[in-house]
Amino acid sequence: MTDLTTLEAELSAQVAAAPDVAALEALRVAALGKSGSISGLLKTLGSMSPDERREAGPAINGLRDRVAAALAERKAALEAAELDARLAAETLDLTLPAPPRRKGSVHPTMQVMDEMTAIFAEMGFQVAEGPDIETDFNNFTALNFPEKHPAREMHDTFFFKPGADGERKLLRTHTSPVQVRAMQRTNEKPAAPWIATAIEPPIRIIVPGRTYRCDSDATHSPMFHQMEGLVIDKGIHMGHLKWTLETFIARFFEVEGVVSRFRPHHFPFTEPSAEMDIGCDRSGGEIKIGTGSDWLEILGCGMVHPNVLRFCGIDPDVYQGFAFGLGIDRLGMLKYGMPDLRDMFEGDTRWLGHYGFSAFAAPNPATGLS
Ligand code: 2U9
Repeated sequence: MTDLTTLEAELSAQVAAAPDVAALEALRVAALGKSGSISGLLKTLGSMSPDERREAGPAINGLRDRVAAALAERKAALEAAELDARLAAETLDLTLPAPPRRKGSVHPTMQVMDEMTAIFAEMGFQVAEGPDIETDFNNFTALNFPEKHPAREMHDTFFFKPGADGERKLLRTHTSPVQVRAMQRTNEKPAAPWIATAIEPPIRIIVPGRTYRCDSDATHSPMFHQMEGLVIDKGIHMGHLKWTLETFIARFFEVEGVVSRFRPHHFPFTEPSAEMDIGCDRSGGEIKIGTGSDWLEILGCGMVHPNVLRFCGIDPDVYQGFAFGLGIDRLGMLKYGMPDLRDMFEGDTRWLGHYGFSAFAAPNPATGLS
């Protein structure tokens, strides 16, 4: 019995002195674990006579219960103390400045697309859109591309495997199929005599969107953005085309009196076709629009080819039209001084942080476009 009293006194002192939960657990294992001191005593009960067991049993069991209770009590106290210490150490300093939040920005291509759209919208153009995956007919045939035209080659255009019907779809190489679709809608039969067809000339649309070609270097990317425009009405001529494009350029670059020249060119879908150059000055190392005696090629354009009108169900003897097309990314590079087209599509947030626009302070026709 004296041994039990000594053991209890020792264990109580050790429990009271245990500095942390880990030390307390070691004490519990040493006393109550499989080979612990109290477990050892409990095992001796089996070899005792009934009289001895009657006396020693309650004493050893009592010791076990009191030690277990002391361990539990000390554990609760240590855990509470540890929590208090953590709470004291981990207090939040609400006076510290918050880490800066990274702001998103408007990609230059989208900014330029918005600027162009706003200018053409002011001139009465509507925005038309269409699918990126197109039929060979809408992308080439309706646009008067000859059967053996190089643009129809595998290495120039991304083609899909032919479908069950043998039709070979492709990623559109220009946004022109959208204009084809728009013109074809002029032939839609109204569901009832009092319902108008979806689109009727005059057609005045601009078509911004992604286009694809097998091309990749500092000035060409397999995916790039184009904006094309189409005007169809009676009596449309090159004068309308020239005024529209000069007015657009003057608004876009915010210069007065743009000098332009139209160099003869060839596109299958327009006749006559031209490339529009605008006057610029390159003497200072960078390109200045609106002054100087140099020329800068800016876009392609022309009068819609009669074959294209016919393919789209419009009578060329009644209606005429002009069309134009230009690269949005290239125009952005020119206006905002970005040297490499590939950077535009890398998704590098440092580049975007530098060249991107604040969504709340982006240039617009009301506040100025440059
Ligand atoms: C229809 C009829 C005519 C669209 C046109 C261009 C001239 C042109 C390219 C220049 C460089 C685009 O960015 S680029 O690759 N485009 O020069 N595009 S006329 O003419 C059309 C379109 C649709 C039905």
